[in-house]
Parts: sequence; structure tokens; C-alpha cells
Amino acid sequence: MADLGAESPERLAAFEARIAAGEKIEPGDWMPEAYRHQLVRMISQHAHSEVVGMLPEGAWIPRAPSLRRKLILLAKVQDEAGHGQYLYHAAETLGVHRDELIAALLEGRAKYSSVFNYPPLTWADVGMIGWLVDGAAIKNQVMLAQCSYGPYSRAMVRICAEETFHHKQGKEMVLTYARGTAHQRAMAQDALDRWWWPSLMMLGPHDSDSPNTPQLVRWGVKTKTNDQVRQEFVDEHAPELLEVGLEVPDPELRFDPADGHWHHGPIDWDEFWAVVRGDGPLNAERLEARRRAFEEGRWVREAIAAHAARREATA
Ligand code: FAQ
Repeated sequence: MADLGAESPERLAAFEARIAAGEKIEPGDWMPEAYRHQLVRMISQHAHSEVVGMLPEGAWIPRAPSLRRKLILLAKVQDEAGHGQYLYHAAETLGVHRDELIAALLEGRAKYSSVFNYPPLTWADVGMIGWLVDGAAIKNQVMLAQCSYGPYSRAMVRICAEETFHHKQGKEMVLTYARGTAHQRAMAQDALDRWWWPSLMMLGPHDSDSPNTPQLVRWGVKTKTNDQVRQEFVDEHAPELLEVGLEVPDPELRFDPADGHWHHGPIDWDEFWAVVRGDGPLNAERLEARRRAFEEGRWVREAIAAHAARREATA
């Protein structure tokens, strides 16, 4: 990256004044190294999440129960590949190359969302992932669309539009099954029992245990905290799930008319941190699948590089 000047209190104050005025920070602008570092961390984790996030639903494409459902799921999984592309590009505007980011993922040094380490056991899980996992992702991403870094914020606008469709198709599926036969209702309930807590966890630790939040909020990368986004998610989804006759697997879930919010019971943070550390149900399998895909795609990357070199030599 071009050296735009060392950090000084004046530069930092000018940078923070721009953020306070609602200006977007763009790739060529001066920024503190910690801001750049935070963005690379978050955007690359986000990109990896989209790409690893293709695996749980991708596994169900050959088993979709109808051509219509198959087409919808194919389109959704392709969208997620596209989201990974936008996000790796956004990270590259900060002076890193996607090869470094992907190497970190494949070597197990990078994080991606905890939620994709859980197995989708039945077709109803595909609907529940759309409704809950995309629902949680949208709450977080609508917030990130306001983020102070221009390329990330613009990528989020586009991604949110597509995720909204993913959310709707998931909800439509779960509503169909929740109002269907006794067997379909049981499948929808079983899927909810397994995806409710991982969906709450994916929005990150409580604010009191979130070391990055204060700096991210100060610099307008996050405009809401993890707990605020989680509250929005619960306030929207808990009543809708109950409305269709499903039971949210939380005996402490209750609506408090005094504050107008739905309150959930305690989250199992030991489980969350175990999954983040790599000890979730499918962490090893997910990384192995990504490593295999990387190796199987090697010839394509080599062919593209050879073609580009030949064009350059003959230009
Ligand atoms: N999983 O200080 P905080 C999707 C880590 S996209 C794993 O609170 P922060 C689309 C965190 O990195 C879903 N690790 O962190 C889709 C940090 O470790 P580090 C992904 C987690 O950044 C749908 C440490 O814990 N979305 O689903 C998780 O302030 C359906 C301390 O945490 C994004 O990535 C977790 N869940 O807040 C695709 C959005 N939570 O890095 C297919 C961008 C926390 O210091 C199908 N990211 N950690 O070593 C963010 O908004 C934020 O990074 C948070 C975490 C909110 C995820």
C-alpha cells in the first residue's frame, strides 16, 4: 500500500472527525493501522463465512424434494459464492491479497462463522437456515451497510438485497412445513430445536466479552453492538416462530411489555467458544472440504495465469 504518512494525533483526530461527520473512508485515504487491521480481520472472516456457508446447504442440492426447491437452493448457494467474491475484493482494497487470506483459512489460522460448523440433518434444516441464519446475518449486515469503510458498506448493500430473498425463501419453506402434515411439522420443530441457539450465538459474544466492539463502534465499523443486533433478531423472529405454532427451545423466553422486548435465556458460551476454537461438530470436515476444493481448482487457476502471461507476452 502507498505510504500515506505515519500516525499522529492530528491525523487521527482528522480521521475521527471525518467518521463523526458521516463521511466514508475510501481505499486511498489515510487510516490508522488498527482500523485497517480490524477491517481486514472482519471482512476476511466474513468472506470465509460466505464460502464455508455454501457447504451445509450445498450438500442438500441433489436431495431437494422438487425442481422448484432445487432451483431456489442452487441460486442461493451461488449467491453466497458471489458474496465471498465481493468481500475478498473489498478486503483487497486494504492491501492484502486473497491468496494470503485463503491460505490462512486453509491452514486453520482464520475464523469463519461458528454457525456453519453444525450439521443440517434434514431438508427442513435448509428452510430453517434460510429463516434464522440468513435472518441473523441480515440484522448484522444491515448494520454493516452503514459502516464507515466505503467498499465494505457498498458490498453490504448489494449482499443484503440478496440475503433478503434468502430469508424470505427460508421463511416460506418453514411456514409451509409448520402448516403441513404432522410429520412436516415435527421436522420443522426439530430443525428449530437445533438451529435456534447457534443462530443466536453467531452474532458474537455478549458485549461484556467482546474485545473488538469498543474500537469498532468508535470508528463506525459497527454501528450497533453484538447484543443490540441479537436483541433485534430475537424481537423479530421469536413472535413469528410462535405465531406459526412452533415452540422456541428456550423455557425462559418471554415478552416484557414494560420494555417491549423479547428476552431469551442464557446462551451456552462454552459451546460457542468450543466451536470457535475448532471443536464444533463439523469444523474438521468443513476445512477438509475447502482444502479439497482448493486443490481441485488448482488447474483452473494455473490455466488462467498461463493465459494471462501469454497475452502479456504477445501484447
Ligand atoms: N464465529 O470481539 P468480538 C452469513 C470471534 S455471513 C466465529 O465480538 P467482533 C451469510 C471474533 O472474530 C455470517 N468467531 O468480535 C450466510 C473475535 O475473534 P478475533 C458471518 C466469532 O468482530 C447465511 C472473538 O470471537 N458474518 O451468515 C464469532 O467485534 C446463510 C471476539 O468477538 C460476518 O462475518 C462467530 N459467530 O464481532 C451464508 C459479519 N463471533 O477475530 C450462508 C462480519 C465472534 O479477534 C448461509 N463480522 N467471533 O480473533 C461481524 O459483524 C463481527 O465480526 C461479529 C463479531 C459480529 C461476527
